[in-house]
Amino acid sequence: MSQNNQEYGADQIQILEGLEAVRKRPGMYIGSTSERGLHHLVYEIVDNAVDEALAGFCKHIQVTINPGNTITVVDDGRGIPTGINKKAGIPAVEVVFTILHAGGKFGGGGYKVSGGLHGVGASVVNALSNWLEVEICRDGKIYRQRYERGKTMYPLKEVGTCDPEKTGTKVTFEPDGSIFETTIFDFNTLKVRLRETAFLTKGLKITLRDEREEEVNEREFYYEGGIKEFVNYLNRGKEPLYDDVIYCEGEKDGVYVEVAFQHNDAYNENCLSFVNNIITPEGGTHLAGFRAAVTKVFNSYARNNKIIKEKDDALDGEDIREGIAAIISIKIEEPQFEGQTKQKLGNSEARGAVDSIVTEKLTYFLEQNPTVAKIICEKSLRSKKAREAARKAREASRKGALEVGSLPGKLADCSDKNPENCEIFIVEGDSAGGSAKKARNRATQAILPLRGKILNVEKAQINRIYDNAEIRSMITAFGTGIQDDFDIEKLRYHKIIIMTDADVDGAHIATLMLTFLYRFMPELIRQGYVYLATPPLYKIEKNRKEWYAYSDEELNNIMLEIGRDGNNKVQRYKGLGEMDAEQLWETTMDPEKRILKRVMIDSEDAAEIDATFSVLMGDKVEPRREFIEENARFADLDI
Ligand code: TTJ
Repeated sequence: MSQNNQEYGADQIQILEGLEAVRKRPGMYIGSTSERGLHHLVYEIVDNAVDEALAGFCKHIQVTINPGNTITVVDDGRGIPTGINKKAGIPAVEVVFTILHAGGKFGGGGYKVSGGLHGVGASVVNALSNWLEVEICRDGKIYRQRYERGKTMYPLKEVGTCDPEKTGTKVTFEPDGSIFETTIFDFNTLKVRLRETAFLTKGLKITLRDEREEEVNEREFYYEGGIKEFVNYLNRGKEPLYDDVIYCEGEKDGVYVEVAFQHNDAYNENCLSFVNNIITPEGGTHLAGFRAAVTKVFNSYARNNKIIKEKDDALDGEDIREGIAAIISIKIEEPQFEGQTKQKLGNSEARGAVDSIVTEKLTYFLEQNPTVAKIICEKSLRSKKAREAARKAREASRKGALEVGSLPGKLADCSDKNPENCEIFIVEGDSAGGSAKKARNRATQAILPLRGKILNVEKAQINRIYDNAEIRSMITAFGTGIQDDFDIEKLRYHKIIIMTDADVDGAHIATLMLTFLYRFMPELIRQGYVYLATPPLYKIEKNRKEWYAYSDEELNNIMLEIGRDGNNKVQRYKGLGEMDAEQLWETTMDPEKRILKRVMIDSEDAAEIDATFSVLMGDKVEPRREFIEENARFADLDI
């Protein structure tokens, strides 16, 4: 990353186009006008302050959600320049907020490195806000300006004095409700992202305050160890295999590289890569460089130290990365994003830079830490053996149970063969499976009953997974195969519906199934084929009429409507088995009436999703309790 040796002056900012375009096509600039787009506004403003931290001038950023869902971001940086920008003839700060694409990064030679999907500039936030106010402390003075829907309300004015030692920028804005689908901020969403930003910027303190309720909610994020602490955080529900977090840092060809990793006792790979603090869910050249270096360095170490013999095959990258948690973070002047969703880094110099820095630092680390080196090599060898056993098992069963054509005996398949019309209910327990079979529409609805709890894949090595009957029957019924063999074209049902009891056990079983799907067929979830059925919690009867309630709130509403008196009878459904076939159809299976919840993975939540499963499914009680307390969206799982 190049820091500014040059004077960063007011005229270094180039002027491109007007803000009307942003209001006309907001999606082009912030991705969408959904809840996600709304939150991007905050990230955009915060990222400007983070740039000031990266330049070495800002230590603390405060984000406040104010009553009325306005946002205030305050930093203790140098303050946005207030001098007149020569080209524009207006103060630099006004350029920042009113001219599209203004910001050092387009001028070249500036300090700014942020970029990517939403490195679009503060002017976009301004354009999409009812109003925005900026206040700057510089040279002992306080300056202020206000904009409404992007338009300047008055020339930048001095509004007071401040301690000349004190500098900083404060921005407050109110998103435009005529543009966004919602203007209500979610504390948890901001918390996750700001924690991530703090991990990626060591030594920067970020506080998030929610002042919307009487009782103020505040969280502070500060990580002296930066991405090393991020790796500890990723491994929080697991047992690390050694104490050190391995860390490599360096700069090459204009690419600043930071990598940290540690292995844990689980079996999946969890590598998160970032470019200029923005997550790259599909990886790219930086991730490829990391993987190449790790494979190469461990193989040379293992050979040089006779851990693998001359005649033995090399270790596969996959085996070395079994159970790894890694953060790859690079900073680069002009990131190029590729792929359909622009979530993959394309810069070829990043591959070489990460490869050479990791190769050099990791080689040195392994030489200095033979005990750790040995633990990792031995873990890789075990993984290699398990993988070979699994491959054999898979090949043996290719012609057998894992093949479509020999569908599982318990599956009651549907008659329609067009996957687009078909759905499969994965049902907990044989008795509920029986009712579901009676209730279903035979043409389009297939039923697969599963007995009891399925294997927790989070704690099982791959070859055991192939031995599990419940898992095998799901794999064959879906038709897609798993992992390397996975082929979405072979999917036999376009809706996979998990139907479990509406109680603690049911939630646990649903989570086990989702864990399996996420680890072995993540594309099914990513492409939106996986759903949760929602059976009712209550049945209410009065004067021979019936109502079903799917939540306590709904129960209350129904009771208010029909009146609380001795004539109504409320039944709490404990399980699917308590409903007869007709009721099950009416409440949970009939496409006309049922409620299905689609299971989704937000690609920006990548840092959380792995932990979600490992924390929920792992052995450690404390992280699980914390997780459930913190995450309202999973609170109803009540595990
Ligand atoms: C630019 O170079 C001279 C000194 O100030 C640099 C600068 O612009 N710093 C800066 C910008 N600090 N903080 C910001 C900033 C903070 C917020 C909250 C919002 C925006 C758009 C910028």
